[in-house]
Amino acid sequence: MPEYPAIAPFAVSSQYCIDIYDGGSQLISVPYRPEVNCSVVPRETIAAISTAAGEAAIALVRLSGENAIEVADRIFRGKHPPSDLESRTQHLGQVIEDGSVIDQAVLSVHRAPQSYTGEDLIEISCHGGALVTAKVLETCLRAGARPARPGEFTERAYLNGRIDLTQAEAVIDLIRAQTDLALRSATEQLRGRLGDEFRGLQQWLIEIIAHVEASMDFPEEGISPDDTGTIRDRLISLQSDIDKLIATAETGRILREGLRVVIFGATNAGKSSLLNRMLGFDRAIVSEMHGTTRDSIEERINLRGIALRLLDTAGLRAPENLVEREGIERTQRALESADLRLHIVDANAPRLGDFKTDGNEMLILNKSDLPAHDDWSEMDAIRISCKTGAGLGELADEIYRRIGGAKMNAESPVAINARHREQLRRASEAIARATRAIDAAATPEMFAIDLREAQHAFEELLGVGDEEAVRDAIFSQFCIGK
Ligand SMILES: Nc1nc2c(ncn2[C@@H]2O[C@H](COP(=O)(O)OP(=O)(O)OP(=O)(O)O)[C@@H](O)[C@H]2O)c(=O)[nH]1
Ligand SMILES: [Mg+2]
Repeated sequence: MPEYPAIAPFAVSSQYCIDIYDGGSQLISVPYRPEVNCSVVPRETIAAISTAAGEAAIALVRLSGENAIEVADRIFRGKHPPSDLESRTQHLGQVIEDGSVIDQAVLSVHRAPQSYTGEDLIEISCHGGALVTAKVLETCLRAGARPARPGEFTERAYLNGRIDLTQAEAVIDLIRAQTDLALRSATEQLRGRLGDEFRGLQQWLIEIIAHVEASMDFPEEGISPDDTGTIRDRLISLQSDIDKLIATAETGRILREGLRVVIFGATNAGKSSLLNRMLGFDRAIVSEMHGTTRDSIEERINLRGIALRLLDTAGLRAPENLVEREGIERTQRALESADLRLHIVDANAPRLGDFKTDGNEMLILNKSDLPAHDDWSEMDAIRISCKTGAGLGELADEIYRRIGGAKMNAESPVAINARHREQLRRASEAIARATRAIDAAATPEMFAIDLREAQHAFEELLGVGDEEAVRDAIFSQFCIGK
């Protein structure tokens, strides 16, 4: 077995995990990736307020880095100094600066490598006032820490080999999750499921590359026609598995961003009334005047686990002025990028001459509490009343059916994001090129180039190799203190 660097005096490495032991008992088992630097490198101490701004009962100030415990010793007075405290214990005391008490607080010590960041980590739970929290942070900074950049705590966890890039991304998804389904997906990803899938595919590719390269290093043994056939078959099934993962990108987008559902139709049809009904509160102005809504209004709702971004739009008619013209142009743009279009009409009024509908939209006849106009009697549509609430349950059922909600809820909730899709596509295309080269009787040297390109795509996907730009793009999305 190869020699792996240990991450702690009590770490034992197996091929896939590093198990950390303390006093004979196993504490944690972290996935081991030889290509990631798993030894905790001393890094400067950072500090940040990790809870949201504003008033709350408690706020959390975090310190992490090589001098985190030293900094804590300088600012905290309790029964014992933090450096004497056992890891993962909590202690009551006071945050002090120049002899004066800033706040009473609870401090916890998490020694490397068993902490969120993998390095010495101090958490100070102080009172949640904006001023007091800012003062506790300032005290930490004066005592030797520097302010953390957005996402820097999670970045340290990644740099110290605690998590891979897909898990770091899952932390953002988890914080932003708006529905149970999105949360479930982020949790699975955080547990490493997506990373494991990527690593499984990468391992498969590496084995194929090893096979091809062996034939290049020992040409006299060569790849026999039989072998070429096997390599080709394996590449095709590898590509098909990669493509299956690529197909989850759409679900991933919906989970992360929500589905764009645009309510549109002629003026006065009841679009704003429908938005308000679906939200459960009066968000948009409703009036009997035609052309009430001028600008698009977006709100989020949770439809049985699926996040919807509902958009109420300016009613469609010949614009009466510049403002209305701009509003209608916005409606058109919203319709172009919509995942689902809800075309709502006033069924009490006659059908307009320019009315048209198609299979890409849901037709909704509103005002079913009033007598329906004959023009609509034969129309295949959902009938609702925003006034009485009739038909709204059926409308929700139909939306859920159209967006494939049941399938999304039942499926494995792991779904890739746009960054993953880009790299997987790159890998898939490179593998397709290699397969075509094999078909054209190319030499192993030629298709090995494509396979290495696929391998680079996997490296970037998982965050090994020269990926500083990728890292910056990911961690800058975090809030400070995470
Ligand atoms: N009777 C009845 N009136 C409704 C119903 N839904 C909406 N209305 C009325 O229809 C009028 C127009 O409703 P809105 O929701 O403002 O219509 P809109 O489509 O947003 O109109 P614009 O913003 O002008 O394009 C208001 O007077 C509502 O009270 C309904 O189901 N039944
Ligand atoms: Mg309106």
